[in-house]
Amino acid sequence: MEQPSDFRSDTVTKPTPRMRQAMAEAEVGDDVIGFDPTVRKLEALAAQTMGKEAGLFCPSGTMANSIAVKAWTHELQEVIVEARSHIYNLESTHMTFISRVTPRPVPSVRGAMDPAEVERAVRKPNVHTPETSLICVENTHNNWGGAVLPLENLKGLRAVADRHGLRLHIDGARIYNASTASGVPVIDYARQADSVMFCLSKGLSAPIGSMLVGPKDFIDYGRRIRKALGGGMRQVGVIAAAGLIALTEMTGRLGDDHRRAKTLARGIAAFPGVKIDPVPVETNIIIFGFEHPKFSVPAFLGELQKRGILALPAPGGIGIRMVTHKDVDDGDVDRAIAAFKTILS
Ligand code: TLP
Repeated sequence: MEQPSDFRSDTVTKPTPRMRQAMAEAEVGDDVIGFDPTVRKLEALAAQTMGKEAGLFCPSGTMANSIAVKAWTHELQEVIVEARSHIYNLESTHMTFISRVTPRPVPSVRGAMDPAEVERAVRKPNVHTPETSLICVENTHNNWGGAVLPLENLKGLRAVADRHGLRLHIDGARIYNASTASGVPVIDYARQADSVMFCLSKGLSAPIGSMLVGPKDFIDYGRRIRKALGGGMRQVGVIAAAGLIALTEMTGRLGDDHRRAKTLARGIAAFPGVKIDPVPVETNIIIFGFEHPKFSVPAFLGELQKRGILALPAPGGIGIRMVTHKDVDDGDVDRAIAAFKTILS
């Protein structure tokens, strides 16, 4: 049977042949009781790339974000988050479960919270209220259809953080997509933040892994938290080897994914039931509303699947999400548009 065209996520990307080769040949050690040379190399490269003192290799973006929140906060504190953010909506509420802090959602325009509104949300502790200690932003913003956070917005939020002695963490799961689309080097985004998480396992196509970077003492403490969460990994250089390839060889191709997402958005925009403005599509994620007299969202996704097109409902019941990545090409995009046409017209 023909392989489906898989637009569910960029997390579905398979490791490249170069990654598999590097994994087979990786020099390894016990990364918990001693160190693993390949992991050390990856952590040092990640830190250097983002202009931070140190890096920590984590099994997932969720764990890296959890560690960041835990390390920057303590009980009776509060974290300002964007209302549609992944860290608030899609990470099984680790803020309350692990860090025992409350998230304070602030609305935004395409992921960019107004610094003045964030400033109004900052709370000083008193007998009634928690104390704000951290601001989290997401770049690119998944649930805002891969929107890029403008650098100026980030600078505004940094200024608020500085005025109130807060930390700023970037969930940069797709920060290389942001940088590719905006032309802003990742280090310039990272300069505005105390810590950055970024994923190797999404558009960069590594099989597993996310990096947390920040000051050395934060990362040292984060390493202990990672162990406490069960994230101490042994000969994990086998996986870090793929991460090194992700970081050094896979960032340059992301523009192809962005171009294809735009083509897809333009190609489906006119079909009945599809509600999308292709103009703001900047990176590799498109989210569109879907309302059709004949098909519910699940029914339509089922029709697509019958024609070899895989997509997912967008989180929060706001429609459908499709993501482009290394393992879908122009032919897959054409096939998807043709399937929409067959089903909807
Ligand atoms: N996102 C996944 C799903 O969880 C929705 C996806 O398919 O997009 N931050 C952002 C912005 C993310 O999009 C994700 C994963 C994470 C963090 C968590 O990374 P992992 O899946 O490695 O825990």
